[in-house]
Amino acid sequence: MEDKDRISVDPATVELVEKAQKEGIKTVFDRAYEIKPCPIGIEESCCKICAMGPCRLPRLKEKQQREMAGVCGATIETIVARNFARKIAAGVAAHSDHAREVAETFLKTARGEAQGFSIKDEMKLISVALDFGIHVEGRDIKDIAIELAEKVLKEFGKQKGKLTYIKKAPFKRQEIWEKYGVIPRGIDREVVEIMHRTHMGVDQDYKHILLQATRCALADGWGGSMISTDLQDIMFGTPVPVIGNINLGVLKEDEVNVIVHGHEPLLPELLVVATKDPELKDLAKKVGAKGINLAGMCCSANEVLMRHGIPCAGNFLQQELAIITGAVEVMTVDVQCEMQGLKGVAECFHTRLITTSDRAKIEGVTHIEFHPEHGLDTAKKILKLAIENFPNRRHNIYIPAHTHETVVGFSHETINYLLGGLFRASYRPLNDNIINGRIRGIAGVVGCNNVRTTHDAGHLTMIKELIKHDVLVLTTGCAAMACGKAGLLIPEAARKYTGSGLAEVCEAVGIPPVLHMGACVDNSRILIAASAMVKEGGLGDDISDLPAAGAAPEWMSEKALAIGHYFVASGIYTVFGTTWPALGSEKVTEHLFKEYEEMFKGMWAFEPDPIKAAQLMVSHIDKKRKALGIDKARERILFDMDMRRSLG
Ligand code: SF4
Ligand code: MSK
Repeated sequence: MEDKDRISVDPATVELVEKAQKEGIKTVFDRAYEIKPCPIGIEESCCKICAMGPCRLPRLKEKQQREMAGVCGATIETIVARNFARKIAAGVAAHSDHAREVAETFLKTARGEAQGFSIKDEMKLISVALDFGIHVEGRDIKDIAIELAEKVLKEFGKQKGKLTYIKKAPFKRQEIWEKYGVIPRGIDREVVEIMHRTHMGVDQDYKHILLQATRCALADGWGGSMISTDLQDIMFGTPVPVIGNINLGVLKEDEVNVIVHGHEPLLPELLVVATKDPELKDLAKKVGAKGINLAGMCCSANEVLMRHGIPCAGNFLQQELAIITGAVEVMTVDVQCEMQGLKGVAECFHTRLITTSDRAKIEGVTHIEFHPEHGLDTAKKILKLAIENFPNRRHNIYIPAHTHETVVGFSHETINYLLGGLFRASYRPLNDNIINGRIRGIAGVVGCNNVRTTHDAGHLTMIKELIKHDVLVLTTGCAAMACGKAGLLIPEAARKYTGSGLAEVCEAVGIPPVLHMGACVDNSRILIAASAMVKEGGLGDDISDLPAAGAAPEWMSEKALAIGHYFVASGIYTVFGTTWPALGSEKVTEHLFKEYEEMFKGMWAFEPDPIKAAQLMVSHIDKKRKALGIDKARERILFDMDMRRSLG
């Protein structure tokens, strides 16, 4: 095993990796040490889409490279672009299938067929219904919800036209998309078309393949992910600031610990309800536990943390470690980012691992399928199982004493309200503070952990560098959890870590310098916030004019690539760390790094060093400030009548 400083910057993680190693239990950290990435695969220069291959085209000197081709004659550009596009298709499919599940549950909720679910945010329902052109006046909430659900479900299978949410983007952005023919028609159609066009012998022009990847990625950001966020808010409540605790120390030795891991917040919402059931509470006492402690992991954690303040046990690389504490009775997993290694770790303890989605099973693992028709019963059944498992603890319990308080739940609606107040909710104060230079710009830092880099280090180093330079950070996913554990998600962090301008704004409004906006699908909230800033005025007329940048310093999943690509296609300069999934082709990289800036005014960049990456983002922000003519700090001047008259 490698040097422990290389494992993580989070002490809870290091302590539990050491415990696992002492006990001879393998985790992702050991497996990563044993398995080194394939040098050709990491460059994406291997094609295995037909049985004449796999064809490997490693990077060679330029001339040799030009002469090399796959058995069918495919160039390295075609191979790399196809791999890139297929990854995006998988990422979009994941977010969008999540959205489909939510939309189907939403329809059942509206019809009164989903046990335990209701419409919690009627104001948001009306606003989204209006986006979908639904007549709302004088109508019953239930009818509006049914019509909305039916219209939303059609977005997946639409064959022609445009996704409805496209019109929420600034007009100039829509014109750019129109110009390059990348406005998504239907969500499923764009995924299928990538799979067709990257089949053997179809689309063999890398720029053309990447345009379809762009259309598909937009179907995620302005489609699937946005649908998930909006419908979840309507059913479970739009997040407002809430206090919660984060890190493995939230597990309790004397309580029944249940961890919800995955992405879809449907079952987790009902587990929150079920933990309050008096019968289950009594049952827990009968087996000698003081209560039931529900905690989250990965994006499921973000969902229940920001809506209910349910504690968050940790992010992606901590999932196996939660079980290593010996204190977890049940871990439920639904879809996405759940390591198969959980099974082997759970078998070393009394922990029951339970798969809950009809789309995801793990061989040899208990499967209790969630269906909204009897969702609450399922949640109670799982909790009962956990309680009955409490007396089976057979290991010494070791819960690291590390947790941190966080303030989370900064939805677009909340930011609007916090800045402008209930009656004149607006982004005006934010735009003004960017114009006067107190806030230099905005950065969306999102995405996963990747065991090939030091856990959480990339996120924290980059984000501290950004806020030090007065850049307000918006965060989601595992990046958000890294920030929470390190104390960046509390208002006090402003004084400690930020430049004087950003600190002044944060203290005046009472917000942290890093705003937790939710789970991975909630990156759509960042798109809406950026569009709202454009609409507010004074910062150009497109997202690409904003002094803003995006990053995923520790990315690993295909979903992260889809997010990065829709950020870029929406006009945001986006820097990825760890690895760049087009290393094998300079031409493809050049196209995405440079030509995309001319086309979409947003572009990709790759920089594994988080400080250098943050500096690239700050330089981009400064470039945009200069273009807007706000590069010199200036105060807003209140004009008196004489000054106004002199304006003529
Ligand atoms: Fe090789 Fe072409 Fe088949 Fe790909 S499609 S595996 S490059 S022969
Ligand atoms: S959970 S996609 S590791 S952010 Fe959304 Fe974390 Fe990345 Fe999964």
